[in-house]
Amino acid sequence: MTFYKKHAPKFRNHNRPRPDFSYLEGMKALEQESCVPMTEWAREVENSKKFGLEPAKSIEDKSEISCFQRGELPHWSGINTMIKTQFLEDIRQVGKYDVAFVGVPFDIGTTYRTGTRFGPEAMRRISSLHSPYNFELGVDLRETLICCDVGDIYCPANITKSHDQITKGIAHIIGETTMPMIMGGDHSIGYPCVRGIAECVEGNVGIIHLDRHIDTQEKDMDEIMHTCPWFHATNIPNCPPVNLVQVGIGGWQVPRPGIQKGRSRGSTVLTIHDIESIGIDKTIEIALEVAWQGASAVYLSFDIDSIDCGFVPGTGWPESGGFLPREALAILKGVAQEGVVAMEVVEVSPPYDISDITALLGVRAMVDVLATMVKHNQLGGKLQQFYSN
Ligand SMILES: [Mn+2]
Repeated sequence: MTFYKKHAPKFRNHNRPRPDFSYLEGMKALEQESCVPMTEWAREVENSKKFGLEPAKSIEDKSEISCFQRGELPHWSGINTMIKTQFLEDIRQVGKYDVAFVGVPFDIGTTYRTGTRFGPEAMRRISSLHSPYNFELGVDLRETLICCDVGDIYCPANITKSHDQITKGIAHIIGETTMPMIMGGDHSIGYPCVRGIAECVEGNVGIIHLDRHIDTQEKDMDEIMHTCPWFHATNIPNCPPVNLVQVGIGGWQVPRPGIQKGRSRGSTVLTIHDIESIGIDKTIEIALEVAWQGASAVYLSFDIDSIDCGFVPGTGWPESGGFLPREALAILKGVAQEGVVAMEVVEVSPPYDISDITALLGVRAMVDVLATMVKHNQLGGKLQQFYSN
């Protein structure tokens, strides 16, 4: 103790009572966990043993593991659907689920680097390191939602044909009252996704769009590329441009033809500097106000390149000066509190990624939005119905 007595700061009263830390989010989250059931976890363990056989006799503790892996654990192995949810072979059954993860491996709408056709595969792979529980939100997706991964929409090498496939696929999922969580793919898919949703929504659809790029030009090199989704989406009669709010736009990759369309059609644009000066809460308020005005559903589009390129090397059009990851996650969670009809994560390009960090952030955005919606009673309810059938 000699060393300690000589060097410890004398001004600390080591005998003072421990302060009350119960106001901290971390301490509240520790308490909150006790209210979250583990029913579905128990069911998963039971099913693992049923479908994957009891473990080998030599294993002493047989409480948790099976012989063949059939559930979440181990995180490093298994067949990776999105967050290891069940794969739905028969898409006609999708209406039984609250949420359907769906891949859109399409990247011929890119104007620079390709590779986003591998986005769904990479997000599924790295999603295996997530548990279904979020500490701060106190939500366990396994206990509250019935999710499935419906695999990928078949996208041939033709923009128009693929866009038609995407519209049909997304309209099918939403038409069966299931929320699509869409894994792109380049940003051109925003148009056919919204088109599929608009078909199924009575009333108008608003769009909240996080991006560095404005994506509102009519054509790019004479085609509907990933620079064009919102021009075409907001031509849909029940998807007016005044309900389009674009957050994080700026820099040297905002094509002037897109700006001209945005200006003439009355959509709302916020730069990163706007967000810094008005703050996250005000940004969320503006996004919700614009997107929901007279609308009956809101679509959430998250371009991974809205994040500063230092955090997301695996993208087709990297741009400096974007969001910090936690800023974007805060905005996504803020707008998800009021519910979104569907969400897309686009522009994850694994060939340029490092240690899957870009794909990981894409996964994080999706599960944060789902958990926020659960927490605010905007999603869920099919779980009991699913097991009673
Ligand atoms: Mn972009």
